[in-house]
Amino acid sequence: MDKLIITAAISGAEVTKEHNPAIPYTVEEIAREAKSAYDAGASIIHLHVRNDDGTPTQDRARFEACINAIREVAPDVIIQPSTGGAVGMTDLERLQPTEIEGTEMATLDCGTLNFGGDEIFINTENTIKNFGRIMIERGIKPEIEVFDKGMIDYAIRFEKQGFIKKPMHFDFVLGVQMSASARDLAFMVDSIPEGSTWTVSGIGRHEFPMAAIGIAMGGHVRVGFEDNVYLDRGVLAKSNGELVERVVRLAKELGREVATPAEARKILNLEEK
Ligand code: KMH
Ligand code: ZN
Repeated sequence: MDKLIITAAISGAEVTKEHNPAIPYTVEEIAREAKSAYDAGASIIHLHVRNDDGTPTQDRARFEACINAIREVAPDVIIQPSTGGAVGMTDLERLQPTEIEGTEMATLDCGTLNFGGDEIFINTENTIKNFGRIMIERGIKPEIEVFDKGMIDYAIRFEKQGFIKKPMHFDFVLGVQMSASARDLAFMVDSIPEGSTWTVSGIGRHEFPMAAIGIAMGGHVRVGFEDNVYLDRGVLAKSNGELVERVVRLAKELGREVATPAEARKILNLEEK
C-alpha cells in the first residue's frame, strides 16, 4: 500500500464564519490554516480563496497572494487550486488559477450536479474538455472531482479522446449528491481504470467514517473546513490542523504511514515544475 496522502480543503467557497469563526477569508487567515494543516501532516492544500468580506473569488492576483503566503509557512506543500470556484462563476473566471506559474495540480469537476437548494453546479461536456485540454497544455495534474458514478465514465471517455492524461487521480466526494456509504465508495473504486489513484472526501458527519474506510482500502483522504467544520458532534474544529491530526491518528491506528509532499508528488506522478 502507498503511504497515505492527506489533502486539506482549508477554505471552500460556501462555508462562512457563521458556520465556524475559524473559516479563513484573508490572506493571513488562509496562510494560518494552511500551516496548521501542513504541520499536522497534510501534503496537499486544496485551495479556494475569498475576498476579505468572505465572498468567494477566483481572482488570479488573490490566488497568487495566498499561494505566496502559503509558500512562506509550508514551502514544499502541494497547492491544488480549485477550478470549481463557486456556483454561478463563468469558465473564464474559474480557470484563472491555472495561469499561475508553478501550478502543479488543480481540480477538474467532471459533471453537473445539484448543489443544495436551487443551486446547480454546471460543468458541461465542453467545459470539462476545455479545462482538461488547458491543464494538459500547462502541465497541471487534474484531480478529477467525482460526485456520482457517471462522472467517472465521463473522465474515462475524455481520457480516450485526449482531454485527460493517464494515470488519472480521482476524488470521490460522498455526501453531496451521491450518498456516503462503504458500498458506494467500493463501487467507485472498482470503476476507475487500473493504475489510477484516488482520494475520498466525506461531507459533514461522514468525513471521518469515510476517511477511516479510505485509509483501510488503500486510498487517500481529504478533510477540511470545505467539507466539514466539526471535530465531533456539536464541537467546532478550532483549525484545519485539528481535522488533519485526527486522520493522522486514524492512519497510525490502522498501520498506514503518512506521505510527505515529496512522496505525494511521486505517488501522483506530478510533473516537475
Ligand atoms: N464550490 C463548488 C461549487 C472544486 O473545488 O473543484 C465547487 C467545488 C469543487 O468546490
Ligand atoms: Zn473545492
